Amino acid sequence: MPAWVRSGLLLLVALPLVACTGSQSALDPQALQSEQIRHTFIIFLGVSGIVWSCVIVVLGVGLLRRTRIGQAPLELRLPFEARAGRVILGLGATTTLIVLVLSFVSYAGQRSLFAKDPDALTLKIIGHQWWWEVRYKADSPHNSFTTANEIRIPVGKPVKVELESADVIHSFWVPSLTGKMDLITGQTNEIQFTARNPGIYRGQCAEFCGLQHAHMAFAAIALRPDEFERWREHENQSAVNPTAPLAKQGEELFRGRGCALCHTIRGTLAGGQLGPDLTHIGSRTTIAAGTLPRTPAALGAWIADPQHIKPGNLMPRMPLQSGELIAIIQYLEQLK
Ligand code: HEC
Ligand SMILES: [Cu+2]
Repeated sequence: MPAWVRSGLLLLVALPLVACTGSQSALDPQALQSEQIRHTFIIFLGVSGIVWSCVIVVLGVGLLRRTRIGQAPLELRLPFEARAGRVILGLGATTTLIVLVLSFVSYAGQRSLFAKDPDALTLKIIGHQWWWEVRYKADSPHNSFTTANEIRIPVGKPVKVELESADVIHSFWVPSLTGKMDLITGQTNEIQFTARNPGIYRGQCAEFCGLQHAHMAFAAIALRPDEFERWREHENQSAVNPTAPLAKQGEELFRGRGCALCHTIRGTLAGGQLGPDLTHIGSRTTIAAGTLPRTPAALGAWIADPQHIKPGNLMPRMPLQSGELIAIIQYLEQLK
């Protein structure tokens, strides 16, 4: 392959970088913290790029001007040696300076990245294999509630997330909003961020945590403050009572078929703690930690055989007749 074809191909390979925007991109920041991270990244990239280019240019010049064969190799050229010594000393000093400046840039970036605001809205997120338990905390207990696999946050207000794990180490990462932070058993880590623009951003577990690690995602939905308050008000309420006969039957099946042993639906007898809280599952965007969209069809596929969709996950396959399955889907869908 001619060299120009090869370099053309290389350029083509780099083209997708242009598309680094979207709901999960550290290069398309939507919060003050991710903006800071990108800023630091660009400075590091720029400085390292310049240094690398200089090294390559000097290497090229050296190759072109190398000593001809035939010249005595050990012949000492004193003025040249002295000049080379000075150049090396100068480059050593420049390198030290660059490293110091970059360290300072990184330190300054971390200071604003890890700055704490005492008035932040506080969430607690507990990592489970392979889903996220989300608890909203407030001053009064009846403003605190639990949900799963989706966080909603107000735009422009600092949000503090306390991170814990119920089993192995996980890592909280919403590239559009902020950097990574580990969830560790027996220790609470904190991360804080302030979303700038409304939108739905994708979060992903960033620490290998077992078989279904790749299917451990969540949605971070940034809302206008008034919309957020309305959502919080609603989310805080218990589940609605089903009115349609099919949904009523679904509720009975949910209790009778063991679902209630693992799942909580606030305001009903279902109080299981092993799986995600389903009180308002009908108003969430995805199920099974971002694996499927929350549609009746996907809910049916999941409940009929969760082990097919996420092999190894901790929800067993339960034998259900198709009519029973439809009733349960109906019940869960109306849990808005
Ligand atoms: C042994 C405990 C257990 C039982 C019994 C169980 N589940 Fe689950 N369920 C889980 C776990 C654990 C998850 C999370 C799986 C994951 O995403 O890795 C889950 C996830 C779900 C989800 C998706 C929740 C979300 O937040 O995305 C739904 C819906 C659900 N279960 C419905 C049911 C129904 C309906 C039944 C009864 C037919 C049932 N489950 C029985 C443990 C259980
Ligand atoms: Cu993981």
